[in-house]
Amino acid sequence: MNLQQVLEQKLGKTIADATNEQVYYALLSVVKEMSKGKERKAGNKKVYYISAEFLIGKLLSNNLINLGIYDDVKALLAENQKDITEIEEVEPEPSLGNGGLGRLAACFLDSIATLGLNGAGVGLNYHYGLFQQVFENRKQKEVKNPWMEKESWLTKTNTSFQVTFKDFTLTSELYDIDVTGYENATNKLHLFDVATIDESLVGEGINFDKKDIAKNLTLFLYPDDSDREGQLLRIYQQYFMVSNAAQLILKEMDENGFDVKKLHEHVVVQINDTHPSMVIPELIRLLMGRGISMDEAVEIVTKTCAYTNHTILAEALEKWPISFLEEVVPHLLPIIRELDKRVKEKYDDKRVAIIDESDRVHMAHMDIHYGFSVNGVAALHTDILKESELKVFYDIYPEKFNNKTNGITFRRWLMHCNPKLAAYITELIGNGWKKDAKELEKLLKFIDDETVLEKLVAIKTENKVALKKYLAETEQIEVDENSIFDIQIKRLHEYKRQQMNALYVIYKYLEIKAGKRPETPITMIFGAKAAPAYILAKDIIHLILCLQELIANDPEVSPYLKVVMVENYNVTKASKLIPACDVSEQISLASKEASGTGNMKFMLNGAVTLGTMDGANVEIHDLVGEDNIYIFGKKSEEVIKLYETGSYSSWDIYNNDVEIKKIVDFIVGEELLAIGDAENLGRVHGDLIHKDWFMALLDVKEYIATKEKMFADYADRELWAKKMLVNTAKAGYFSSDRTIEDYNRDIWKLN
Ligand code: 26V
Repeated sequence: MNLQQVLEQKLGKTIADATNEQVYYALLSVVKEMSKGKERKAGNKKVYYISAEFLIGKLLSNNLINLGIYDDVKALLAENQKDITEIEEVEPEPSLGNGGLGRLAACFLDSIATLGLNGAGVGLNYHYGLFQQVFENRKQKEVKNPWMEKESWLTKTNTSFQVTFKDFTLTSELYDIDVTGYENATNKLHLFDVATIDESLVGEGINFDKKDIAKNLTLFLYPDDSDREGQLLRIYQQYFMVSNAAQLILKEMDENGFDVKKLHEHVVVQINDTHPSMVIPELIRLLMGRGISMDEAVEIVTKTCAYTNHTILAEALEKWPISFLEEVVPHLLPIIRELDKRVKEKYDDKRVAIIDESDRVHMAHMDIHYGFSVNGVAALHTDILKESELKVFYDIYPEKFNNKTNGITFRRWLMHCNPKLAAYITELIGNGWKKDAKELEKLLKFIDDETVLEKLVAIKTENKVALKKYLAETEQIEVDENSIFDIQIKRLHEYKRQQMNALYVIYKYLEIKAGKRPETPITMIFGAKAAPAYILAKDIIHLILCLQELIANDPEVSPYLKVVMVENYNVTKASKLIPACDVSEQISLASKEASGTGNMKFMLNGAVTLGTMDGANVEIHDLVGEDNIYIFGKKSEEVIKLYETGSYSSWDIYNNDVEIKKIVDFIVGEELLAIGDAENLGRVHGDLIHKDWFMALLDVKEYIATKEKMFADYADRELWAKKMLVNTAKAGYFSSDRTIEDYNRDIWKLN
């Protein structure tokens, strides 16, 4: 049967007669059947990538591409008056992650499968994932995001385990999602759920009874953990995830007839940040349950587990009070205490203890002592770990530390999201880049070819028109495709400094009001969710939405400057925004952004970076060279020194610079107060002048000046097109296929 016949058999009608919904569900089941036939055979060694987040995004088109049938399906649908992008709209986006860490895990699964490696993702099947963001009265409101439907990418398996907590035992259910490799075998993403989950527990917004664990454990991704109950629930989630993972690992060892004493020869566990860290004591416990001594179990597990650090922000490094662990998983504590005792016997240094003097368990410390590998996610980040954040550990275990610069899958972040550019690249340099991303460098030979440069600009403009249409339909916002599209999309956090970008907007608004109009109009696009309990982050969203309104209603300014904050920024929106971007905002305070991966996606799609020397921006800078990136701001060493000496004072900067003072005070000036809420705006203002922990005022002047230079340079379209070309050509290094090859060569050693 050909695809047409299969679809028509599933649909019970012709494709042309079916609705978009019917076609979507028919394709879903065809793809599921196809990938089922491509499962890889068990190998001798397997990586289990355990992660609390897998931000997989919509899967239909991604799977069609990887199965090699995207073009055929698209053509078949078109013959039947169906548009594949409209079919895509039917699919709900699972929101099983917060941001970069979760999206990275999804890109890694794609690359592991594409490279034909034996690996699986293990996580939780959150029914509502991360909240959906809606704007009401220029403020973020959270509502639940139901994404599981009767027919979905999830397939229920027969696998089930018992997970015992202090006072009760839960039964798990395992759902699998197929991970199709690009022209290769299919792997699995294993998502564990609780048999007794009860969706009716969810009330208004994202509120639910946090105490009823048997019914709530997998309802939401990291619900608000600003209170004790939320933190306990998070520990329940983490233990449920890793106990299931550990039981699955041992079950598969048994099924393959492997000796559990040789676990490390057959299994490598990649611990994605500290959320899965309890897998270490859990594996030790289970091995001891099989009659292996503590000493031997510790040795086996240490040779099996590897830890990835994704942040140096102190508040993000998990330290659970012993009393919380006692309440949830008392049976792990004898093991954790013993692990800590061994560390204390060996090293007389409080800084490396697992249990500190305030009786808190430092999860990262456990990972470093009882894992064989510790990696950072960009060169600078790993250097900072080695030289400052984790220096005491690096001194003990230099051989464990290694860098694995992040990457992104080019299947989703070029082939799918930017088909026009992908097709043109193929026309210029052939198909090789799809399997070997370094081949993109072949584009460099067209650097002086006017036809190519013009075509790149034309494709960018087409993508901007497509985004314009999308924003008009989904957000009822009009943008001008002839303006510069300047985009900052990422989680809202003070260290990422959306507030500094907002200060630029104010600067520009005042300039235009004073009669200084930009040569090319500017569209400033933001997209960001704030954690529900993160007050200042929500205040910054309010500020941006107020600026959006102020400018939209000012006919003197609006032809030259536009602010757009897209609602509910997610993977789907990212894939529409990134291909249309001219200026990629990567403006974190140097030393704070571990890597960033949006920066890589923008670069690949021909945007030029405006950024600090932070995270992977440093590597982008080194690859593209000075002329093809706009760098500003204090370097990480200077910033680290400022923290050490405590000598930064935003108050002094504010008082000594009339220009900065004017811009900052605009936040609480009459124009914005007429639109927004004095309490929220006042908090942003007060924080900037009295605290400014992430030093926006330190870099703001250089930021404004660099951005002005960049916008002026944009007017030379040919010169700008060269920058676009170099950025795409040099992006090959950031393919997650390269990252995964690095992990495999240095850490996993799968054969
Ligand atoms: C977690 C938390 C938790 C509570 C308080 C505030 C806070 C702030 C940041 C985080 C980050 C958790 C880890 C994370 O998502 N890291 C991101 O990982 C990406 C993939 O490696 C990387 O590109 C980003 O730079 C890094 O921020």
